Amino acid sequence: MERTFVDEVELFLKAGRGGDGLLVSHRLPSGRFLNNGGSGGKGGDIYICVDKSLTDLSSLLHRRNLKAESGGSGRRSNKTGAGGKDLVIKVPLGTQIREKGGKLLADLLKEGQAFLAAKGGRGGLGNFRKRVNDYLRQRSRGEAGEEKYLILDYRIPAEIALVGFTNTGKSTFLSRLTSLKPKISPYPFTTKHPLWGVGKIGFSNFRVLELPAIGDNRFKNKIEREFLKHLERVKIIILFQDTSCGSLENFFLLNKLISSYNSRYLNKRIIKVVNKIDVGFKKDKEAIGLSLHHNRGWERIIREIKGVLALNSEF
Ligand SMILES: Nc1nc2c(ncn2[C@@H]2O[C@H](COP(=O)(O)OP(=O)(O)O)[C@@H](O)[C@H]2O)c(=O)[nH]1
Ligand SMILES: [Mg+2]
Repeated sequence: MERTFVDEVELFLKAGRGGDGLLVSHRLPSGRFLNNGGSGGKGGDIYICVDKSLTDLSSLLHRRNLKAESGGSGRRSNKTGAGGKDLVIKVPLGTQIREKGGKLLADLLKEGQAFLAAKGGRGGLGNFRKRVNDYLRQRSRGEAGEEKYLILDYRIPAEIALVGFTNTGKSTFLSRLTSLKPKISPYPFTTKHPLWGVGKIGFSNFRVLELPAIGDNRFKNKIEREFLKHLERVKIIILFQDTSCGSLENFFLLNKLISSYNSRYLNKRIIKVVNKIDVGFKKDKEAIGLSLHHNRGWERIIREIKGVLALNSEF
């Protein structure tokens, strides 16, 4: 069965509680008091860190309540309790962290980047600090760890997106431009969730994203619309149709769908492509005619990509 693609999760985080300070009051034969209760250890913090091997948030689907370890209580002889272990939550590159109300707290776009999401509580003070013969019921409890409701919102960090009708060659294009080997088939709706791979032109790397087919009247449902959020970061949108599709209206329909989600996305560079000119005719003058099977039109698209991404290296 195909794995589900998860691009948004809500988490409840609870950082570790600080350990309590210890109260030790021991009367020595000399009559003096020995007060040597140690302080509690610090509660564990919760970090959210980028792991570049991840491609969605599904690892968190069944772990929505996450806690870090509490600190240990203080010990005798002035010994501080053990610190609680930090908890590290791993997320893919491109994850945004929001408060439940919507405020953006962090946008994780660097490999290895870490965000301190919930701070562990401080340990309580033990009574060793108190002077001899001071009142000895003096120690403090550990502080509670921070509690946070957060939303993790994964937005694929790609420069190029392939968007269009089903069966028009998007996956074939993706496999040509990147090292990814997506499923390619003559059947509609083979690609079920967004896929991306890393492409290379000269010495420059960039990411290319394929969105599951949208735009068919039959398929204007909610799920496809939700995937449009992954256009947020791209610089180039390549709109796909093939020679079996109608003509201008199809691109119009795609534009409309995208702008109904977010009209700003149409300010990005949009390249219209009609694929499969080996078996039909391109009916739209503005579009680039392409045949992935016969390698026609390819150079022109690469030139466009190089121009927009300012890649000047030779292909
Ligand atoms: N004739 C022809 N068929 C192509 C061309 N490019 C892709 N196809 C075929 O079109 C079908 C759908 O391709 P796919 O990449 O899965 O389309 P997607 O649904 O848009 O991802 C596959 O059978 C491909 O082999 C092309 O340039 N010419
Ligand atoms: Mg596909």
